[in-house]
Amino acid sequence: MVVAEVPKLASAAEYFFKMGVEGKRFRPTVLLLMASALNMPIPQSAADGVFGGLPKELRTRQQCIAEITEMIHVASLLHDDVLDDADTRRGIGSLNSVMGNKLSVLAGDFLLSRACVALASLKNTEVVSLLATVVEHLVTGETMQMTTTSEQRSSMEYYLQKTYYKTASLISNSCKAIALLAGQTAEVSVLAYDYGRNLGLAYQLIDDVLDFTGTSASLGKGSLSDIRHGIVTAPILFAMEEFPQLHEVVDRGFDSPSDVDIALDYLGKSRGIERTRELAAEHANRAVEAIDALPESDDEDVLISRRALVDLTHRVITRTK
Ligand code: GRG
Repeated sequence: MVVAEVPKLASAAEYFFKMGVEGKRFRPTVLLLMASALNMPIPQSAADGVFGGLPKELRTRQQCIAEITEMIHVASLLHDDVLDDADTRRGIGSLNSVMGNKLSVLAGDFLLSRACVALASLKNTEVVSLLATVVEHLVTGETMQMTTTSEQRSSMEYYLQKTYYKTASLISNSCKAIALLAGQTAEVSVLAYDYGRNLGLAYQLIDDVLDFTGTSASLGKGSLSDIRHGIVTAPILFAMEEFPQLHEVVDRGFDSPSDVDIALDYLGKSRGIERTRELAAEHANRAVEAIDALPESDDEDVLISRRALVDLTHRVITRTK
């Protein structure tokens, strides 16, 4: 699906699908587990009018959602690296730094268009609509991040909304798409969505902690890339509640390295990192509750997949990279 006709575009679009630089493939892993976790009989009323093919065909269609989701994800990374003028991604040179901005943007567009073609082939308008909305959310979240007013930069509500758009919308709506393709009820689709939403939020909250702490627990050991780019995340927002003096520093936009040091100092004295981890754990628990609320099943594969989805929530909040 990612192979283009023109050689330059082909090598650009395939860049992050090559062995060793394919990333964690977190989203397709979650989606295929969700497909197995929901592999149970569906009530006849919900089955009416939806895909009624063989289980194998359903699995293939759900795999297609996992592929589309990863393609949308990689497209967004390519565009993001152009916007951020990034040098590296997944431990190698970012595509913009290797092949230039123009080819990166075009490769992102190409991946998005191939994802659209694959989506259309599933012939399910509700699923098309869900994933089109996800792309809108990615663009909205990115725009929210780069156009903040001083008031928005200090707002937890704004931060969480942006985080949903940039990170959680893709995985939550794709989880819902997996349930819809299986012909599951609205209730089950909402539980799949809730799992993805809360997992995605927990994932990003921990990402925001790791940007400060890196692999060690001490501050300043992360890449500090967010704060250096003037992006205010949950740890600083919580620290601001304890130390309102931080408002002034945040307002100045972290243009000077000394402001970054002052913010780190306050952050170290505050419970900012701890409270962000606690919030991530709350979302992880809500994700577990969504799995626990799924209709009962005694199918061993279904139960193993549900346990794996629960296990992933623990991994997300305990990860160190
Ligand atoms: C072209 C769809 C499209 C969008 C354009 C640039 C943009 C609008 C949106 C940016 C969205 C973005 C980069 C969100 C960050 C998401 C995120 C958590 C990335 C890191 O994901 P990981 O850790 O990375 O899963 P790997 O490398 O493992 O895949």
